Amino acid sequence: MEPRSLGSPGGDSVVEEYGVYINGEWVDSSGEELFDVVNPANGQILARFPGGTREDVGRALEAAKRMFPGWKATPPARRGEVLLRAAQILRDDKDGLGKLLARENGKVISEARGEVQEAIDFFEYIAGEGRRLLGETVATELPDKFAMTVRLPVGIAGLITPWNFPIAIPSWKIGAALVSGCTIVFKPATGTPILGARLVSALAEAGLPPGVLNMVTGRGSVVGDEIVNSPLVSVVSFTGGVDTGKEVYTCGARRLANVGLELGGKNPTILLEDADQELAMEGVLFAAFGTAGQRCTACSRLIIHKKIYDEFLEDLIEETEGLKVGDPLDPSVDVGPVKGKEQEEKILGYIDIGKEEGAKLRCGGHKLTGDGYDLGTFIRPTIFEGKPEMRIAKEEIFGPVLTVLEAKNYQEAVRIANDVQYGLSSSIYTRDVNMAFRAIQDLEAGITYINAPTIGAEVQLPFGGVKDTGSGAREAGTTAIDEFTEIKSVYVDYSGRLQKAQIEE
Ligand code: UN1
Repeated sequence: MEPRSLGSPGGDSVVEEYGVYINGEWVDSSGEELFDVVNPANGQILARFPGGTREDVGRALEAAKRMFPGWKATPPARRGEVLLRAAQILRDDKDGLGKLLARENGKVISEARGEVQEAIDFFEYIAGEGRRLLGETVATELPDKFAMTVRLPVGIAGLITPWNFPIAIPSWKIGAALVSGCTIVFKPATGTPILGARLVSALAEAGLPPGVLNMVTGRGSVVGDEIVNSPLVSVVSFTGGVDTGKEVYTCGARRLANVGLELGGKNPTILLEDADQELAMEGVLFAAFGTAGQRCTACSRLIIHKKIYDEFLEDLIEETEGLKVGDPLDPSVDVGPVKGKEQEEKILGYIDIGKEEGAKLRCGGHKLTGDGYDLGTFIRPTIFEGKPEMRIAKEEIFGPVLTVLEAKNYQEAVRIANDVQYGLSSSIYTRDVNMAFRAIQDLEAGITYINAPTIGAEVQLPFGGVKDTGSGAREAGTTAIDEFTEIKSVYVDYSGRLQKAQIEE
């Protein structure tokens, strides 16, 4: 069943109805449930996807199991070529995909195109692993013996991805798993499965054998649960919230599966007194309010040295008030909607918490209503002046809400920056090279930017964090394949006699 067109129940788009993708075909789910994918800018229904069943996951896993030996035996360079062809297919449709992404997720068109580019970049990057998959040769303690390591695919990978990066994050996981030789059951977020489906189709068109990659949409409590608990799944890679992440980890632990977790962030930007304030202004606005703050790398805490606190904050408020919020397809818009009612409620809830705990609301702090806003979920970019111990300074809000904190010196700024459960991204603006290098050592985070915003990680560097931000191997970069390959140590004894290591005779 190819995705069927259901005509247009309103607006300019055709609603497509999808099935689940198993064995290289879109087929009907065994269940009845369907859910709508809704454009957060105007409430328009874009597509319908099945709420998949345990049986659907079972069929997907059977396909992945059947295809594993053949895909494992396919030379890695050939596996990489499929990714290169898929990258080209995505590139040819970058405009269309960017627009679709902006409609599905709500991020502004420039960021949506950027995200499609990130998927292309990652496929191109990781395809090269097909010509590396490096092992080591190691010295041995005995004569006429050779020692080395080789990488082998872990097995079936269960990939669960979030709605905030509906094509880039799937591309990191799928690309790395495929080149490593794993077969896949993929569950995209229910809010944004269209781009996931397009990625799957691009790979099929690029020649990926049917059954190597299967996609089942649906509830985490059904589809996610079945993937995470299935004994057939050797590695689970999950990006999402910290609470679900802990459950995924616990389920994986029960059966000793490999689990990779990429969870939340509460990313600080520190401005020292010598910061280039103009540069920092642009960086903070982009990091705090880009993607409406819905990146796990978003800057949600701005820690300013007391000497420049007032001056920078006043300018920041003025700039923030000037940001244009609206239709993500309008290139003059800076900030799009948040992703749906649930997100909106959660973010507005945190704004109430901020007020209740005594933070000073300096701008925004409310939902936008009126023409162009009523059918969507828009929140005005919000700035609080807060204290480090407040919940809005500690918990991940995942929305356009920035908490500003004052620090008397570098030491205090770092102490505040580190005093949260998360550690994904971090940034410091200073012209003092010594302070910059000190911060690289001191900031507890998987990523530190010097004189640049907390967002915008490049695919050729490892991506991930410390503390409650995650566990397992870093995604992307040279570490991407660690999650999906097992290292085997190999000893070749060509002495023709029994040689005993570690035994003294
Ligand atoms: C995320 O928000 O989960 O560095 C990923 C960035 C993007 C990826 C963000 N390249 O902001």
